[in-house]
Amino acid sequence: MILFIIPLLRLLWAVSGAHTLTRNECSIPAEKQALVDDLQDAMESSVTPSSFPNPSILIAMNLVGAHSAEAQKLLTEMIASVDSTDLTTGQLALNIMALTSSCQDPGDRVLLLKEQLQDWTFSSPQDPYSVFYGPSLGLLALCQQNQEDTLDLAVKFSKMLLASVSNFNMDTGAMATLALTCVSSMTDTNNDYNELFGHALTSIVENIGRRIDGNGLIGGTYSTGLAMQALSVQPGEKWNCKPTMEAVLNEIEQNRFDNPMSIAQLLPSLSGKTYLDVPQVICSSGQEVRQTPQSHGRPLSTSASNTIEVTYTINNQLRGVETGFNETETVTVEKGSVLLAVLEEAQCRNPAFKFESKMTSWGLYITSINGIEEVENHRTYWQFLSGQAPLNEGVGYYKPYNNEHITANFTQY
Ligand code: B12
Repeated sequence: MILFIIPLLRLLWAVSGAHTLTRNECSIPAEKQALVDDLQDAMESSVTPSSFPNPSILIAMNLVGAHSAEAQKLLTEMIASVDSTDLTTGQLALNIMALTSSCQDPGDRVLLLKEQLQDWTFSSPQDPYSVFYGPSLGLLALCQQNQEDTLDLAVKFSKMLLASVSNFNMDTGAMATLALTCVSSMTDTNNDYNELFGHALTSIVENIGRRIDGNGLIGGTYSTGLAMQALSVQPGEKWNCKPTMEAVLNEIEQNRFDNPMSIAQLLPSLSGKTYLDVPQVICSSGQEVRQTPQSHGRPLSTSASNTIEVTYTINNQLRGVETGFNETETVTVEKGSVLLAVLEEAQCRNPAFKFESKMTSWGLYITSINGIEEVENHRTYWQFLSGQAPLNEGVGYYKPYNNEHITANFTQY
């Protein structure tokens, strides 16, 4: 009986549109609204003709209502002109959702995505849980396009997810929850499909629930936005969103959301929206334009003594990966500099510290140091740590403090 009732509740919940957080349940206190408006302005002002065409920003803007019609138009045009052929499943899915949220036809991209998902398989249950992040986005986008093969793909996806024995990854679990909630609403309640989806959902939501910290954050600062979306679409979920909202507002006040992508993943939850609302966005022309402030540039240092020292170690002890090394440099950079300045300074002083990077939706991602390059198929990458603790931001945003010891460690995920 219970196996029947849970899917029924989920279906009614999903089709009723009741998944949006109602404002009285979890609303932004009036005195904090300006904080959130400023955050949105900062995200929108990052959109320029030369910036990375970030579909997550467009989705967030459209879900909550853009402040700048100009930024919205520019980003829609930029996303529409991205060449789809080289995109990963996750990127393709985000582009489809972004165009849909701008009331644009995603065209051939949908077929391309379906083909990619049909070909997708995970090689072993030991694969990291994050391998499901992109396919979750893919499933969500296909479900929103009402593609007929979506259910078969969702069955394959759910079985693989349930077979996975890797450590749970919060962001991936949240995205998978959104995808499975969407596909659950595509079928009748009392069939084998819904039993399977319900089983997968229950296990993920339990994992998310275990990550709610005493302070209200869920899986850390940068996972909370997606986790809020996931929990808010679960009928009967006992999560109390008020402490989470307060914790997030506190993090915003501490300037933890300076990366436009981090804002894009948080903003929908702050406005009671989720990615499940993408197909329901109503596009109106002539949206109200709010005056956007100039981008918050970092203050320039005025005095030469206003500097910090950072010790930087690069370490490769991975067996089977060419030459091992462990080198350390102590460099001086301006106070308030981001970690990238440390990498650049070290590279100037010592050729062993030579590095390469690529631009992504989260900013600069380090692909190679001292000639050792990450290999996606081997699941190798350059991880950054402060002492023993992994950094929770990348080199373009993390600001080291005086005498900090940063390590770049070549490792596997
Ligand atoms: C999978 C994943 C990884 C994989 C990426 C490789 C792969 N092929 O899958 C690995 C494990 C290597 C990884 C590494 C890191 N990650 Co990571 N990662 C993710 C995750 C779970 C999904 C990303 C994804 O697939 N997106 C979907 C596709 C469609 O979007 P995409 O933009 O094309 O995705 C690419 C980029 O996101 C890039 N990427 C992944 N992580 C990071 C982190 C930074 C700072 C940058 C610039 C790029 C980047 O790799 C993706 C695949 O190519 C996100 C969660 C999230 N909420 O986004 C965290 C996330 C983006 N990662 C994060 C962090 C902090 C890191 C590290 C800095 C951790 C560390 N201490 O070293 C490193 C990057 C270091 C470097 N070399 O520059 C944070 C970023 C938070 C922030 N405010 O900056 C997130 C949000 C996790 C979290 N909730 O805290 N990550």
